[in-house]
Amino acid sequence: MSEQQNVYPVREDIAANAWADEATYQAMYQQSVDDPEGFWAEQAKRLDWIKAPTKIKSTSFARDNVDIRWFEDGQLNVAANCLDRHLEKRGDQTAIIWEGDDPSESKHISYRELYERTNQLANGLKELGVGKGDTVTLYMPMIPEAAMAMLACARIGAVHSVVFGGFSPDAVAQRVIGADSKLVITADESVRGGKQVPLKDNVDAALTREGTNVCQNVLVVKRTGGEIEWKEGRDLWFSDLVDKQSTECEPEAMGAEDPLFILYTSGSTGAPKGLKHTTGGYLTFAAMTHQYVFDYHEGEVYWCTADVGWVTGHSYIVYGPLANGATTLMFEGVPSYPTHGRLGDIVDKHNVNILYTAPTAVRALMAHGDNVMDSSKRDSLRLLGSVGEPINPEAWEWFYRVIGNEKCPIVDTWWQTETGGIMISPLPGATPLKPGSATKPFFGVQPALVDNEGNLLEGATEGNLVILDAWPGQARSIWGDHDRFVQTYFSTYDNMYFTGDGCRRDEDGYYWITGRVDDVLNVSGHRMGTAEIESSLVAHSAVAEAAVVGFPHDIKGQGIYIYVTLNDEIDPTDELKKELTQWVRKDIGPIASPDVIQWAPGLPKTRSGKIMRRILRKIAANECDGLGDTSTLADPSVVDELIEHRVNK
Ligand code: 6R9
Repeated sequence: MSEQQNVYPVREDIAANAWADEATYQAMYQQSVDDPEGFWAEQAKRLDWIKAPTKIKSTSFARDNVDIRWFEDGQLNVAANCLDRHLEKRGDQTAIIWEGDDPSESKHISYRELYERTNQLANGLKELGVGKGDTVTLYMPMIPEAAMAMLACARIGAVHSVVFGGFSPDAVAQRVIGADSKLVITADESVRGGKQVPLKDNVDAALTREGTNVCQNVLVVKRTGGEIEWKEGRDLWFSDLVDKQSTECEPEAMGAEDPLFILYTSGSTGAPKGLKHTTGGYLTFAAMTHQYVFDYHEGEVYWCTADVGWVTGHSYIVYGPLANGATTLMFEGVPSYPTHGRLGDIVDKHNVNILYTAPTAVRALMAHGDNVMDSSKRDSLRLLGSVGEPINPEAWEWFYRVIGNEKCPIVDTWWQTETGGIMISPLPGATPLKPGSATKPFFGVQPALVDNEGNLLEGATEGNLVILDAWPGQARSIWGDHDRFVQTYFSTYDNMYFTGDGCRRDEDGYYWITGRVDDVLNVSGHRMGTAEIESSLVAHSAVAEAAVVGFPHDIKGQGIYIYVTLNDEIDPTDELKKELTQWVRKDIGPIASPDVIQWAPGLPKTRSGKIMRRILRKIAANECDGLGDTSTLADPSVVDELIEHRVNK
């Protein structure tokens, strides 16, 4: 192992009781790649099947035939796996601990209550004419009804598409249209950090957009009682529909390859794409990773701070934990409200054992100093997790020392919306930790590094991260556009899934993700395509051209740096910068807020007219000395002009 950096050996107290120690990990990993059929046939038994699968793996990554099927002749119901099968043993155990934005509000929902309420909602959905194969868009706060809505869809075979509550009406409209949703489930308002977000108003605005008339009903949870508009015939109160329903609802028998959900995510080109996840393989993988990576044991309280609008919320707030009969904590608010000690306060209040959060949250707390957590002890914590972006070793060490009291291993989990579940991560009882490294592949995952021509690279090296063979949790397609799926993930390199990430492998075979190698930004762990922000900007009448790049940001990981060329006769004023900022926020959502806007009389382009982003990234990062070869530029002088007027942030 390299000398310069700290290595944290596996803790004996953790290994003694862990699902996998080092030898078990090695043996199971080897079996998972030598005999995937046998390995996953065994793992599928962790689920209750209506009809057990006999065909285990039928997968091809060949670009002319990308076809991924797992357990394809099996039948099951995901909601029944997350609810019904737990009733006998743990009907009275808490399934969801809900912690409100306001620290005085919280509640415990038992498995039985969750089962009954989900069934009532499922029956309500049926009454609205929603059935197997229909899509439902969810635009909801972090409240238990969000989990109930996901599970109710799963129960009747409807496909949910959760849209993050921070997205704009246009983003909601785009996704309602893309998924052809006949129903939207939302709330009057959400509450975060003491502020209301007008979810229902946003849905109303979304549904005025052309093409959204596929949507027939809007189901509204009363969260705040805030004032909203009401469209008779279309809008319904959640409780009016649900309270009167039976608490029993027969779960629909679903094929293992029937869709469970669509989740939109940003890519390097075009509009966000709706990844399609299916039932049997996804749930097997979500449940197994949740058990092993978080070393989850019966009775523990597990908390993932993500939002259900992201894949992390799907797999590790709802499906993985509930499939395992865990107690999962759902937090409505933000870590900084009412004080910066809130995360620790919640840990103490609910005796949280496992805390899974994002590097950006850790860095934001770290900025307030070591005393930021003084209001809590956090003695209940046993394990910490990180996800969403690379965690810098400094933030890792702070997380370990200040939040975890130097006794909790940290699992740095690398994965993607596309992968459905965790792909590269330590296992707490098996893997010595190196701060900043996601370490080793999970069972059945075969990562590799390739150069730009797709040649496999061996040993300690750096390259593009690919995965060589299929795993059960992976997305099967892009909703309605399989060609785009093939094009995006299986065409860059032959017979490999391309992740879009760059990565280094060290002499111990540890993987270190270095960040995206495509035009995707990662701002506070949120994925965003530069193309999406650019197309929003050029739709503004003052803008002739725009180029968006990421730059290193202390807290967010990456910030958004925008170069804008204005139309002739338009004055480059500060007011206009504010207007453009608002424009993007309104168009995409607050998460796409520009950090820097620089007026660019010209952009560096090749003679064929391609914007040289490499140069724009360097200028944004203030690395103007190492611009490399600019001789292919049509007009090299624009670079000097941009450097001269670079905006410091
Ligand atoms: C789960 C999730 C995926 C992208 C991924 C990568 C980055 C996620 C990471 C990480 C380094 C980690 N990423 N986890 N980079 N270390 N532990 O975040 O999904 O929103 O689709 O983002 O996030 O760049 O490609 P998603």
